[in-house]
Amino acid sequence: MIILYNFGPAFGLPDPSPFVMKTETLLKMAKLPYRTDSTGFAKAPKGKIPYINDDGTVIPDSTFIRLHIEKKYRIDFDQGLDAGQKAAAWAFEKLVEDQLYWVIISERWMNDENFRKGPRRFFDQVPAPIRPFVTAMVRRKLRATLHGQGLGRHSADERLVLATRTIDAMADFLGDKPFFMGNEPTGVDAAMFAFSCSVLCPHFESPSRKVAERHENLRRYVGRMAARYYPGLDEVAGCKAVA
Ligand SMILES: N[C@@H](CCC(=O)N[C@@H](CS)C(=O)NCC(=O)O)C(=O)O
Repeated sequence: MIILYNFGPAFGLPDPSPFVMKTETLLKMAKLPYRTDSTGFAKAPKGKIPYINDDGTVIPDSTFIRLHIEKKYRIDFDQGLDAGQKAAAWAFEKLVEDQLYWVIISERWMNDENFRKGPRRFFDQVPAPIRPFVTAMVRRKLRATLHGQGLGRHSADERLVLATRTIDAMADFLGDKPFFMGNEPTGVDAAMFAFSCSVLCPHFESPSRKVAERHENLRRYVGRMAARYYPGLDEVAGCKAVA
């Protein structure tokens, strides 16, 4: 059976990592049996979660996991899409992964209040005497990563300008379609669901959450995806699970 290495449910989300939620949704879409393991971070081949162990084959990175599932299990997550739709799906997926993700990280980790009630919890298992140092060191490292990525060089207002363009684009492209590319879910929905949940997560106060909340279609979409892929949950990210 496939083992999905995750962080485990937190902040009212199936997982604090959008990349884990994306991967888990892909596994559910593919109807593959899997179990989760929240103890694998130290052994992550690329130092990041998620990764999977599929019968002895270890694959890190949500996109490479998707490609592995498609190849090994002959699943086409883009079934029914033409070349233009596939291109748009890929571009939207990478927009949320390579831009919106860093907005979410910045809002959760660099805002003191959000950090206190959110990511700080990740350090609860660190021995108390060294916890403040480890916590400060990881936060400092992440601040440097944000600077290197570029988003950390912008002011909060400038970051919001960029996040608003992205969230508006997501909602406008979705429009009144049930799923991102049409009447049926395709691979990109795993990412769009995961990142929509992450930005809408009511556990955190954030300007981008307020932008996302203005889009009723995005909220209904999250509820629709939750009803289909997380049938045990009544709501996700403040969105009622309704098919
Ligand atoms: N490109 C990767 C990104 C995964 C990723 O950024 N994971 C984060 C959590 S959301 C992580 O494990 N970060 C730990 C670190 O960078 O030390 C994917 O698609 O899976």
